[in-house]
Amino acid sequence: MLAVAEKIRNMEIRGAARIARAAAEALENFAKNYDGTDFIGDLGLACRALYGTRPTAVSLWNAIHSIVHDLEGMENEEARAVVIKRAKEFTERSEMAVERIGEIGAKRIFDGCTILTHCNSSAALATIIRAHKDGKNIEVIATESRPKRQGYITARQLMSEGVRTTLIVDSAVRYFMKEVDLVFVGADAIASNGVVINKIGTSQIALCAHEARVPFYVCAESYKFSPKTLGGEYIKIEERDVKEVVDPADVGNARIRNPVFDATPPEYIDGIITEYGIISPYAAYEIIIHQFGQKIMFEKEWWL
Ligand code: RUB
Repeated sequence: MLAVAEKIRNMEIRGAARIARAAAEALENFAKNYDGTDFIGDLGLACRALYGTRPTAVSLWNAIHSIVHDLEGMENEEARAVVIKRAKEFTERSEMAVERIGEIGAKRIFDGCTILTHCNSSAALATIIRAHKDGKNIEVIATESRPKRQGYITARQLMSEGVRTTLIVDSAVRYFMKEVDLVFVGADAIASNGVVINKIGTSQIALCAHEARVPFYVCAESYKFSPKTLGGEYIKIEERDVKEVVDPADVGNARIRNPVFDATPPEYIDGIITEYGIISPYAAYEIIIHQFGQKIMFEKEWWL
């Protein structure tokens, strides 16, 4: 459990969907291998260890919540069986959601178009790869995505699927926007008012796309929507070690900041592609209510 938590923290496992599935798998294994006497108590510690790793990824909260909610009053054995079953269901649901998003999103991608993507989103890539497999002749411009350069992963994945890909530095987005027909990005979290939180730089890309009248789509499974924002909570933006950006000594020990996500307002988003279909960002509220109902706002997690 702690090993998985550490891999999520140090980004060996990264990307909101993979983080959520890794947490689900870790909880499944924890329940399968548990040989102590206080399963629920120890499960709570395990959930906290996982949850504390990446503060912005709502997918992590949603995965944990969907697996460990309402366990109170259960005996150890019953609770273990429930956790194993729900964890498997979460993983299956997550994989199916990405596939479905691919199917739906690919319909928005037309033959001959150039798509710009940022960072490395499995949901955004599922749509692009699906369109390519459907026989559409497409090209991708992938941003480098400083500081961790997840754009390299994107470029490698697309090239291995045979999608023509050009890698650019993040600051070249506006320069290239005139060549772009569509923007497809992923999401780490979506608030109830339709604000999308994704890799730092996403909001600048949305602004450029808006200025150039280029449609901007977010590909996001329903577990990227944050139920807690309904009750007034903000999504926390993770700030990571500044050494990911540069060695402070190289810049005369100037102050360095490293926020790794930013917020794109709904007015710059043409649609959010979910497994339920393409929705307006302003429909985020309905997606949350559909999944959780309103009482989620006031619920206190037993494991937090
Ligand atoms: C990854 C990132 C991705 C989203 C969506 O950030 O911002 O766009 O997580 O990815 P990091 P997916 O590399 O810091 O985790 O669609 O795969 O869930």
